[in-house]
Amino acid sequence: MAIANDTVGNVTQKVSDGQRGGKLDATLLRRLYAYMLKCRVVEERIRTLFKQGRFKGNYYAAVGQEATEVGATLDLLPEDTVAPSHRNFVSNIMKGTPLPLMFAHLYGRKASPDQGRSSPSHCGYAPLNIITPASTIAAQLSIGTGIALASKMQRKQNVVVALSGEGSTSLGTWHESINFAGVLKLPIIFVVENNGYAESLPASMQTAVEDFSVKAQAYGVPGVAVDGNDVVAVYTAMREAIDRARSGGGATLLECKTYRLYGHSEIDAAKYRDPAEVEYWKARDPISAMERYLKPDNLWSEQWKEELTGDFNRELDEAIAFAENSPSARGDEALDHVYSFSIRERELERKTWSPQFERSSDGSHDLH
Ligand SMILES: Cc1ncc(C[n+]2csc(CCOP(=O)(O)OP(=O)(O)O)c2C)c(N)n1
Ligand SMILES: [Mg+2]
Repeated sequence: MAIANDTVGNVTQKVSDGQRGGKLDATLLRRLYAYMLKCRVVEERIRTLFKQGRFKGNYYAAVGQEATEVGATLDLLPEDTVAPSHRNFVSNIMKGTPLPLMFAHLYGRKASPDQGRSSPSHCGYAPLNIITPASTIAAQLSIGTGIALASKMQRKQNVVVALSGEGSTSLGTWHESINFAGVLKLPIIFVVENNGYAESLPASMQTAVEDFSVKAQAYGVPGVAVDGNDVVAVYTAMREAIDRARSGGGATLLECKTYRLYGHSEIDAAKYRDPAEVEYWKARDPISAMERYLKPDNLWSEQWKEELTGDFNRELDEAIAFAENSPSARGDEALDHVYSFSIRERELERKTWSPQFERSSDGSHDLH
């Protein structure tokens, strides 16, 4: 059986030793673990809420990809930008978006950061510089590149982390963004979360090369491929890339080879995958791998995990109660802050127009 993404060698059972600089500090290792667990607990709860019909739309869980989600964003400052895709709802956890606002977003409530305008997974948060994801995949990369250009022009030291899936690498915008960032040495890290599939399309049909990271060569930026289920490896590679970006050294392309444990979305049973492949990757669950790594140094215990899970669940209960008890976004306000006032008026007029009516010169409606 061909296993999607099994191209990182035999790195599976142990989280890497952070080869590029020795073992990481114990507090940092425990933070990496705790954030991964929080992302998992939050997304599993969201999946349950979806199945219960408690919010509408759809959801794209990154369950199984937590090492990449956490390792790629832990070191960001509030002023740094994250340009997320549909699968990066948990970037909000990493950046610190209040959980009640994230759930208000999920539920399409007026209290959401964009007042309920975007679909459930597409949660941005301007105060912490998280771009609201677009439905058009890879669109966030050109926006992120523009923000990196602004940062450089304003002589700021802020960086941008632009996240995308491997499927997004087939879009022109992906290449244009990296090329532009390469030419102008922009402070941006392009993280490709190679989870083996774009909806049902395997990565092998997305490209004829083994590693997406080699594409960086064409644009004159460093390209690195890491085991995306190894949070220490992702974090270590990312730290180097962030340092380079902050100190004026320009962009990096980081490919994280990982796997989504569920379907593309909550309405995809993922029957196109061999069950043995899923089992193979379940055995490489990034959270269990980190537990095995921490335990021999007494940095992890079942009890600590239970305490953390209890705390996260309490926080979740409050956030969900807030969302469920807060008013829905209003349809007639959907265009506010989207277009200029005059365009909004025109749109409303267009929507209420019907073929039986025609506006006469005095502005009144005549019936034909
Ligand atoms: C330009 C564009 N083409 C197609 C789609 C439909 N679509 C949404 S997500 C997705 C798969 C994206 O795959 P990948 O980039 O690997 O991200 P993943 O879902 O695996 O995280 C597709 C094809 C879209 N939203 N935008
Ligand atoms: Mg993918």
